[in-house]
Amino acid sequence: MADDTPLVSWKSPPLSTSRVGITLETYILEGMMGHPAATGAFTSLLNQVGLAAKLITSKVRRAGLANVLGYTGQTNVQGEEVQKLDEVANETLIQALGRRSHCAAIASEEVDEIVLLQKDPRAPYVMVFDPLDGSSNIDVNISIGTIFGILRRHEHEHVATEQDFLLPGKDLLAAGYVLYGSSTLLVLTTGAKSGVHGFTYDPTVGEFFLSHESIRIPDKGKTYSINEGNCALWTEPVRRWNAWIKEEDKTTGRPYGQRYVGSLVADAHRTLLKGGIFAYPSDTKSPDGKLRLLYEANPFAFVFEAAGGKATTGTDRILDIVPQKLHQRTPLVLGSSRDVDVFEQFMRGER
Ligand code: AFP
Repeated sequence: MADDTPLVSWKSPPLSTSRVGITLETYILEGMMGHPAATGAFTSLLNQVGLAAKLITSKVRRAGLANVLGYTGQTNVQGEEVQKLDEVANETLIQALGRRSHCAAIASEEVDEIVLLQKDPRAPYVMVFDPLDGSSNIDVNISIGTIFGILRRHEHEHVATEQDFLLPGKDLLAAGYVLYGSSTLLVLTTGAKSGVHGFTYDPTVGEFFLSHESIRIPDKGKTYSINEGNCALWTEPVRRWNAWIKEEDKTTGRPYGQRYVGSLVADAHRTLLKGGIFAYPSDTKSPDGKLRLLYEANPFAFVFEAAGGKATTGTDRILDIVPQKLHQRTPLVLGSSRDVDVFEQFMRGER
């Protein structure tokens, strides 16, 4: 009798819903396919952000050769004035975004006024960015990053104006950052529904691949991140919170460990993945806070909320603030929801 048992038993692998390994372009394209009415403009804009990230990566990776190649803001061996790396990053983004017709204008931490990219009043989006955050860390080879956010314009009678940018962070359509660390990682979200995803750059093939799918920040962490050198400048509630987080108490996991790089992108990214809290509160030197609402606080607040975390000034939700001016500063506290809740309790005098 014939034996029907196959020589090699083969079972199809379980259907995986994970998309780890797909490229950033595929991810963006799939996002567009989920919206039948999409024109492709938003997709194209996100792709240009990816392109700019690749170009900036290649420049950042050569920064160690600064004195040889000249990214120092000084004069190179040919006697030519050379650009600083943050200016290079700024221009790279402006050029990448200006090559498509969808981004009407940008506002950058590097530039006083908005930069108009399109004369056509129908251009649908504007973008905010900090082209190279943490740039004082370049010389010492510490991680730096690019932070960005995309807003939709509501008025199409005229070309873009500053007014198109003065919208609360909750109106962002997308936000994210690029961390130039031991590898380059681009973290992107279009909101809580689509989740927060990280794409690691493979320089050998020139592509970003999905490596951190659906990032969720833990409810509570074990580290706090603050420039403790400012302690004497803090308000009383911040000092009391800081003393509390360093007390010993096993039931609440204290004392927390302290971590502070001094590059927001690095400190916020670590906090997003591991949980805990990052704080740059207002103090007597910076009564309105140090960090910029449009370029730093809003994009990170959008990412943290989409990942299940919180972002506050200490008293108010960052994403609800209606900006009064482009370069407005704000106190910023980001992190695990339970850790941010405790910080706010101290600010309200409840602890
Ligand atoms: P630089 O771009 O001048 O290095 O500033 C970085 C930054 O804006 C932000 O990335 C850090 O979180 C913060 O400043 C650090 O500020 P302190 O040096 O005052 O701690």
